[in-house]
Amino acid sequence: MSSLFRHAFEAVKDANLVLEIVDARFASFMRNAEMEQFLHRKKIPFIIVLNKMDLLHGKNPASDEFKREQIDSIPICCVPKKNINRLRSLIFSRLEKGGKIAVIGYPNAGKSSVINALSGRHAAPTSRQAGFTRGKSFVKLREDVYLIDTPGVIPIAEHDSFKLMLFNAKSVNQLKDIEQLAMELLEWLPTHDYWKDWLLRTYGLVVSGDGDEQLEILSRAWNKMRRGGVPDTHATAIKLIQDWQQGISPRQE
Ligand SMILES: Nc1nc2c(ncn2[C@@H]2O[C@H](COP(=O)(O)OP(=O)(O)O)[C@@H](O)[C@H]2O)c(=O)[nH]1
Ligand SMILES: [Mg+2]
Repeated sequence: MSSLFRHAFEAVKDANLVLEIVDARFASFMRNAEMEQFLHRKKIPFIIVLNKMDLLHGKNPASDEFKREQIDSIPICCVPKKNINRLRSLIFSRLEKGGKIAVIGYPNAGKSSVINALSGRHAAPTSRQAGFTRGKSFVKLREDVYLIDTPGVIPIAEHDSFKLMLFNAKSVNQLKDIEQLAMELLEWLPTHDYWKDWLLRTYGLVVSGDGDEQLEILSRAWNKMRRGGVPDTHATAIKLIQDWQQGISPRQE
């Protein structure tokens, strides 16, 4: 186990059930295979919680994949609360003998919000800041069922700068190789059902080609040009990533 992950594994090792929180819009991409393998090995059951279903605008989260793998999953929304009672029932049905529940996930997936929604009080501080949670205690959900109120943050490794960018764990001025990341984003979008028309929805633009070509097309569309008619792909990449990150976190606090 890598030292980076130690904290997240620490959070689940005494649990009888784990809630893996993912953003419903990134459902399959946000799952953590290393963590799930660990849970399988330890025979700790888990439920994938597809949070922020309000942001799906009626589209279905990737539930086929979970059905195929016979993994429990449930779409929910924390604010306003939706499906929280169903999640609670699912939890109780998986913990017939009672036990402790750990909540894990990437920064900003909504771990603290899920804990608050389930416990009905502001037990865990929510924040747009990555991985900021204090204190350690349990929240009683039922006489014999407790929620560990310290979420297990699955860290995003520094080298995984694409995920850092994608999940808004780091902002543009904290990221290197902005153009590379923008090109990766442009090639990633069409491969995901929910995101494939993001450029169209956001800018009213249909853009094709590889990442490099798309970035140039956007430069021209946004009139971001250097002297001599050369596309300013750096400025274009900055705008694209800023818009992306603002777009995926629409709720202001
Ligand atoms: N739209 C929407 N935003 C949510 C939902 N749940 C959490 N958020 C927002 O997502 C951000 C991260 O939430 P937080 O619970 O602090 O995530 P954590 O880092 O995983 O603990 C905050 O801005 C929350 O308000 C939800 O169901 N819908
Ligand atoms: Mg938190």
